[in-house]
Amino acid sequence: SETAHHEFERARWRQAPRRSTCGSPASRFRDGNRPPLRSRHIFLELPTLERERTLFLVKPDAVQRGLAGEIIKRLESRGLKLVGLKLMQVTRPIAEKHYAEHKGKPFFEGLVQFITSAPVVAAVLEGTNAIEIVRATNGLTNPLKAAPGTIRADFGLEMGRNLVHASDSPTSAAREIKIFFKPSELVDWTRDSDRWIYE
Ligand code: IDP
Ligand code: MG
Repeated sequence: SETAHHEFERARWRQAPRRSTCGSPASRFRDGNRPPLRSRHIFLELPTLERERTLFLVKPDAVQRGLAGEIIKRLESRGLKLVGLKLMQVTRPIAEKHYAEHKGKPFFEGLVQFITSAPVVAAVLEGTNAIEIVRATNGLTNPLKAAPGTIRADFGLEMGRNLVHASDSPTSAAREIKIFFKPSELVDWTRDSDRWIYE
């Protein structure tokens, strides 16, 4: 039944080990040891990958250029699930908190001016290795160095107008999601296409 299926999916999520545990040598830890046995998935040598949430921003340049839909579409098409989404004006306190790690750098003031200059579209995306996947989809910080096919290469030219933001680690993701979304703004929902995206 539908409920049983949801229960199964939830249990699967809870059981998922904390890191990728494919049977291939590449998935072993750097010291060559196998990851500790943490679930029956490892025993069966099936790949079980980590599902994560990440904060994503369509920055003011992309919103002004009418690219928000196109950009969100790329992430949705990739298989990432939206669990939070809104258009918002970033205030200076939010900007300074979000970019706290860059305080004192020469580009900090320009960055805060830029991110508060027009609305952003903020999203929380969920999926297998979402943090790395979204960073890879964005491309390198400097559009000049970003690989063709990435958002920053396909739509941008300069570092200070690089269209998108994404969390760079699980710690950043947890911190940044809290800055942009109240818990009540995040939606837990079951997506019927999941079984065609996750193995
Ligand atoms: P990221 O967005 O790829 O994580 P970060 O190093 O965290 O890159 O920098 C945050 C943002 O600050 C960048 O996306 C970019 O818009 C801006 N930025 C970073 N370095 C420079 C710079 O040297 N000049 C101008 N803007 C910069
Ligand atoms: Mg960053």
